[in-house]
Amino acid sequence: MELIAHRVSLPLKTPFVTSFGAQDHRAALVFELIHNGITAFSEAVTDEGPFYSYEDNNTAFHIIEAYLTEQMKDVPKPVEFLNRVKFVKGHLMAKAALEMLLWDYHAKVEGTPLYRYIGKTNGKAQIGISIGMADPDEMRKQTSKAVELGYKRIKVKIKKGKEEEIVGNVRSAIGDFPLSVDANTDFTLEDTEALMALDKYGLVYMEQPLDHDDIIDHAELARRIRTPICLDESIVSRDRVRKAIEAKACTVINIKPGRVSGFTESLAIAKLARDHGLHTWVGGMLETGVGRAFNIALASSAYIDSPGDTSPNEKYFEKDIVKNPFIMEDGFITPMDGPGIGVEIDRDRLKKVTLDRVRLL
Ligand code: OSB
Ligand code: MG
Repeated sequence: MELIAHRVSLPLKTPFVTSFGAQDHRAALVFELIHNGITAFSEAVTDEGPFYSYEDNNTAFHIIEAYLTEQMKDVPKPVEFLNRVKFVKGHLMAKAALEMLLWDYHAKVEGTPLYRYIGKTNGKAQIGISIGMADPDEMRKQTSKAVELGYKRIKVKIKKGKEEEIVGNVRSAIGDFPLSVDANTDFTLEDTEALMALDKYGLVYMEQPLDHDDIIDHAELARRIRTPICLDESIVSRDRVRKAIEAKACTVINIKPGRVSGFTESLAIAKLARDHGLHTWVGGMLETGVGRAFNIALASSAYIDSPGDTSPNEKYFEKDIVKNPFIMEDGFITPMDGPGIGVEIDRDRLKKVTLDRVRLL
C-alpha cells in the first residue's frame, strides 16, 4: 500500500476576498492511496492559515501523520475509520481528508460512482456561485455575468460596515434573482440593527453572521431579523445540527464534507436537517478538481434541496489538476460516471504545481 500527501499550490484566476482575508492561490493537501490496483484521491479543505477555522494545512498534516495514518493500514470502511480516530478530539478537516479517501477507495472497489454509492441521488447538482468582495462595478459585473451563465443562486461575501452598500449594489444589478450573503463570522449581536437593515433586500438567507462556534446568539438574531439564517462554520457535526434545531438558530445548513469529518457525517447531517424541514446545500472551500468532485457527488444527493457553492472548475482555475473538469449546463452539474469520484488526474499538471510530496505509508 502507498499513501501519499501532495502539497500543491494552484493559482486562482482572480483573488477571492472574504471578511477574513484575500487569497490568490489555493494551497491544497491532496492525498493519494494506492492499494490492490486501485488509486483513490482526496483533498483536505484546510488552507494556509487558521482564518476560516482553527485548522490549517500544517495542523492537518501533523494530525494525519502522527495519529490518523496508522488507522489506514487495512483500508477500513469510512465509518470504521471514524470510530477508530475518535480518540483524537476535533481536527475534523484532517479526519475528513482520510475519511473521504476511503469513500473514493471503496466506491472504486465496487466499481460504482461515488454519487450513487452514497445512496439516493438526484443524478445532478443544482449550482450556485459564491462571489468575493470587490469594488462596486466589479461586483455588478460578476453578479450579472453569473445570472447570464445560468447559476441558480448568487451568494456574495459581506463584511461589517460594508453590508448594505454591497447588498444594495448587487440587488440593483440582478433584480429579484435569488441572492444570499456570507459574513464569515464578521458580526456580533451588537450589530443587530445593521443586519436588520438587510431585511428589505429579500435575501434567501444570511450565512454565518456570528461567531464560528456559536449557536445561541444566532438563535437570538433569528428572532430579531426576518432574513433566514444559514449556518456554515458552526455546523461541525450532526450533534451541532441537533442543537441548532432545538435552539432554532437556523433554517438552512451549508454542508461541507471536508469540514464535518467527511461523507458519513455529511449524509447524517443532511438527513437530520431535512427531517426537521431545514434546507440543505453543499458549500466549498475553493477546492481543486479533486475536492470539487466530492462536493458535487454530495450535492447530487436526494437529501440536498438547494443550490450550493459548487461552481465548475473554470470559475477558479485556468488549469486544474484534473483532465476532466465539470461543465455546468442550465445551472446543473452532472457528477462523473466513472468509479469513485471519477476524476482523471492530470499527472503533468499535478507535478508542476506540487511543492513537495510525502509518503505516509
Ligand atoms: O464560507 O463558504 C465559505 C471559500 C473559502 C472559505 C470559506 C468559504 C468559501 C466560499 C467559496 O464561500 C466556496 C467555493 O466556491 O468553493
Ligand atoms: Mg460560508
